[in-house]
Amino acid sequence: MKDTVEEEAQMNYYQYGYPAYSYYPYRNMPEMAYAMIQGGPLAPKLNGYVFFREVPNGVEVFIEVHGLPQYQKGSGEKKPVGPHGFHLHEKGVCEVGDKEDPFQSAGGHWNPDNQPHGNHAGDFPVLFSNDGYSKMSFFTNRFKVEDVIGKGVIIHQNPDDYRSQPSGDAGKRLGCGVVMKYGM
Ligand SMILES: [Cu+2]
Repeated sequence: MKDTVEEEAQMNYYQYGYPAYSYYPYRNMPEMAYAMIQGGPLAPKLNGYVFFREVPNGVEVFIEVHGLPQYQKGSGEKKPVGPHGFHLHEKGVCEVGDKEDPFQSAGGHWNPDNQPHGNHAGDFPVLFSNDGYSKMSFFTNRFKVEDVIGKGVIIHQNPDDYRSQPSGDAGKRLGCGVVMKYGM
């Protein structure tokens, strides 16, 4: 029997070797978070991921998804399908809910510093589809990785105009993901 919890921990340390998180390749890993993107009823094949990685003076966001719908041009009142509005939303809750208007569970745009839409911390560049595939990375200094853990990522049906309030007229929500901490 050991006297203290600390001694006990020390024993385990020597017995089982280095804990995984102090193992050399992981020791200097930048802070990271990720979200798995899953399509809803309007884009059932949509899937992929988003990574958030701490870099000097900000965060690099990297996204890769498959299964976006074909581009459709707009006319009159009909909005084009694609390029796709892409944002962080307030709530990391991806419940389909209404099949005609899915993922309302993710709430409105994440807007920690009370800016107009177009300048929300979570207003991202639109996603271009290449026959359903999209890959993009960009830099932002509007948040730290830890700030976005637990938020929702939403990919929309229509382009973001970066102007209409409160959400850029980006239309229905094709896919949703919850931002989670990556690694230890
Ligand atoms: Cu959005």
